Amino acid sequence: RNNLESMDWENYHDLDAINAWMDDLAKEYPSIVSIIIGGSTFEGRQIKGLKISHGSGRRIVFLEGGIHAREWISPATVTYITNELLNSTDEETMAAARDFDWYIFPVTNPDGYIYSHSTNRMWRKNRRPEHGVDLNRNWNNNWLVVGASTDETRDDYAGLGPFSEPETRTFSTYLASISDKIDLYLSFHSYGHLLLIPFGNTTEPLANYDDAISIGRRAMGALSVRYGTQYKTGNIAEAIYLATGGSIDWIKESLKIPLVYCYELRDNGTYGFVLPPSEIMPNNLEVMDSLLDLIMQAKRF
Ligand code: ING
Ligand code: ZN
Repeated sequence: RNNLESMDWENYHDLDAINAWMDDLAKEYPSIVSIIIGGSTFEGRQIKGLKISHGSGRRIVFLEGGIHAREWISPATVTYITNELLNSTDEETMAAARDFDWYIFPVTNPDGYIYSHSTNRMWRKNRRPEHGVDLNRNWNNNWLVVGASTDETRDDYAGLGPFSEPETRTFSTYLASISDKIDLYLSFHSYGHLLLIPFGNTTEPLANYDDAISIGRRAMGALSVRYGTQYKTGNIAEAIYLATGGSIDWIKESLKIPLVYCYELRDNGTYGFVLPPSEIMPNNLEVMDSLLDLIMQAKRF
């Protein structure tokens, strides 16, 4: 069965469906799409992604989805963006697809994602026995400094050391190997209607804070046009909570990527992580609006 036809955004899909769909895209568009492997997991799976490239020498936009298992809207958003970049009839979208190389990983925590489908819908971490490690507290930036736990039963358990987990260790190595070409890095979480920038350990404005905030605010203006959804833009510590060891802080500080954001997607707490499937498409459409605005600004930045 061809998974190009079985993929949709009316429902959530499991890891096998997403991976099979990516394989089919690579077959359907052999000159543009290729499968990329960003790393491997505790249980030995590959972290599978897809590259969209219309030629050599382009700068990279990098999309990271599904680092937290239960945030199902994240892979749903990232796969939708992928589909738009390949199949949209909108000229601006296709220009965005052509102007950058797109490195896209819908599910960066595949073991956890499977477990959230099979066993525990509210699972967040990876699947290291017994309790798992929070992969967004395990990156090597201010590891365990604040907003992270040494208690392995907690959802923000940071692991035994920075990059103790195969997922973060292998994925960060992969990122470092291409980092000089990345212009824009986007991480997708839920929920809360936020656009976060580094850093999580301090509310002090750091690095290119003013530019990052103003670019983000403008993009969230674009997001709000369609349905009136209001996203707040701010650094992690000021807009959500103190938290260290997250991917975007390491990517900003160690890899020096110019523009780095984390979306906290729908909703604002009514359903939380268990966002009804009927909200997938409205979420995707408004996020796509904001992404095109971000791309336009990133090109000029
Ligand atoms: N939110 C993120 C979390 O890991 C975050 C917020 C982003 C923290 C980036 C640190 C760095 O807690 C969710 N919903 O997971
Ligand atoms: Zn998350």
